Amino acid sequence: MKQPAIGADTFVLVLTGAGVSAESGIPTFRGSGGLWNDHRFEELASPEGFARDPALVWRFYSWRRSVAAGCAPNPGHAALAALEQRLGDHFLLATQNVDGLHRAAGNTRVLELHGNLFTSRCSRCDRPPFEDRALHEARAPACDRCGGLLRPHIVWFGEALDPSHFEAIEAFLERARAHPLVFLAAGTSGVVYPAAGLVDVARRFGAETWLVNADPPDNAHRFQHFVQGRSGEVLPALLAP
Ligand code: BJW
Ligand code: ZN
Repeated sequence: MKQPAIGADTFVLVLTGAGVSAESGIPTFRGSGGLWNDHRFEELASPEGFARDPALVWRFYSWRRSVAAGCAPNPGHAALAALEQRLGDHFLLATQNVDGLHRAAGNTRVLELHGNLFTSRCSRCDRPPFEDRALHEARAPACDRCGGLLRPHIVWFGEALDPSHFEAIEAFLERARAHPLVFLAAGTSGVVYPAAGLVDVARRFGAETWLVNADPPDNAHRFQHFVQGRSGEVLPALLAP
């Protein structure tokens, strides 16, 4: 298999999406078996949906918590953890996944762009987000500091991503100047912004761009190299030293 040239001097920025966790048993959002085929994302993953029916949103995220709690990283996650081991601070992983499987596999330089499934925060007060693995299936839980409704620490449609994540990506790309740079996206349909725009940012910084996906997504033409296949099979071969 053709591989990106990754030497000790190379910087690698990785973007992952739901496809990378599919082989671990976590449903994707779009495509066959995707969550948004049977669930209306306007009701479940938007601030308006939460305001309308917080208990319904919590039932959905409680189910997602129970699924993810029973899942383990797959060889695709392991290949990315091994790459970080090799590259150290020349490696950065931006993930759209909220399942925590990259950290479970051993990655530490991880930006969870869309939040974390096992973290909650108050929708009213400024209590910091906290770990919460509980299932809230009957009703939406209340904050024990202010009595407001707790919500999943997830970035819903129409909500801003944490600006510090983009600052960290920019700083990484700045450090990569005058070094070989590879941008690798895996398991993402490339339709949700701003994550889908990262390939263009990386190209502006001179990155060689690679995409690994089970199906050719609409934005495949924005990458210089496309490898079609399951990330649990392709990533170990693509990233083998
Ligand atoms: C495999 C595989 C295997 C399968 N191996 N591959 C027009 C209208 C309305 C809104 C917008 C608009 N244009 C832009 C917007 C903004 C919107 C957006 O992008 N919408 C588009 C849908 C059009 N974006 C936002 O709202 C974002 N916020 C924002 O822009 O803020 C602006 C702002 C600034 C200042 C103030 C206020 C606001 C936020 C986006 C948040 C996304 N959230 C979600 C749900 C919550 C997370 C959760 O509950 O888990 O995040 S949506 C959902 O999509 C989830 C994912 O992270 C995200 C991306 O999906 P992903 O990862 O690509 O998965 P899939 O399922 O789409 O694709 C999987 C792929 O894998 C497929 O291609 C398969 O083939 C493949 N695959 N198995 C390899 N084994
Ligand atoms: Zn509170």
